Amino acid sequence: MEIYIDGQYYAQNKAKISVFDHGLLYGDGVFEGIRSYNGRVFKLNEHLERLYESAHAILLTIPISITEMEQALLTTLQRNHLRDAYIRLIVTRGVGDLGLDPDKCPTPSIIIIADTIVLYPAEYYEKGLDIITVPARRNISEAVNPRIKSLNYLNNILAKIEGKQAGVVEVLMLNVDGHVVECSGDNIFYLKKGELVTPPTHVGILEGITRNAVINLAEKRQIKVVEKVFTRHDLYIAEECFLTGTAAEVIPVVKIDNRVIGNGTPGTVTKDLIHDFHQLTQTTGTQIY
Ligand code: PXG
Repeated sequence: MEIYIDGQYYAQNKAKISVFDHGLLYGDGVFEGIRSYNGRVFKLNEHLERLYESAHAILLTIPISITEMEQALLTTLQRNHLRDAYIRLIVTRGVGDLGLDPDKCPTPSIIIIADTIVLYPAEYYEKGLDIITVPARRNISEAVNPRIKSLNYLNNILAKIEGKQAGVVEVLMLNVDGHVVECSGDNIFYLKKGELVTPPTHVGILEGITRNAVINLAEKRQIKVVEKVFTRHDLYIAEECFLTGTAAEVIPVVKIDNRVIGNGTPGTVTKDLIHDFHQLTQTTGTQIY
């Protein structure tokens, strides 16, 4: 595997960064998780835009242009001969001293790792997920806004640990007001009376790129999509529920906090959207070669 670090390529065992990098010391940086399918990078512009927006929000100036970043990412995929890949794009504050002050870090570091993707077991998609609500709440927007895909994922990692201890693979997170926001690494949707509902960004979510793609796919099928604030009760009485994310794609949820959703199997609208999403990933995207 060849890994891009600041304009150079390194073999995996030679790809190293400084222990004084503030990405390591403080989680000071931003990242993206991107997929390529069949030789095409899915929603590359959207991911790059979100990366630069996340960086802007934390006053981090990425030292190369968005076009140069796109080229670096495509070259990384080419050098690794990958067509179906998972790409981790990271920008750290860079090397500084042991203090918090980001002004002590003159140059942000850029890392691009292109790896193969480990897929979730097929049975999750066929049977649907069983998820629970965890006590860990999503960060409030006035702290590190969840819209920023920052390197500091401890909030979600704690939620994930709580879920794993309870024996589930994904967890539902609420904000401090008790409203449903998202899962530890996925956005959430439910279907009720023909309406597809998902939380609006202002409640404190990452505005997922898969989320936005699925909203567009649903609208193409003439399904009404509503972004509104809701509680767990709305999920308990939903007809269908699913999660969206780069890693998970579109995945059905059939049980939440032990309440069976709908008839306990993946719903028809969910299955239609999974189909449409697969088609979209196979037929669109930025060509690698
Ligand atoms: N919410 C959160 C908190 C996320 O971290 C999403 C929603 C979905 O966003 P996208 O843009 O991917 O549709 C994410 C993204 C992993 C992994 O390895 C997690 C994400 C993305 C890629 C890989 O668990 N989370």
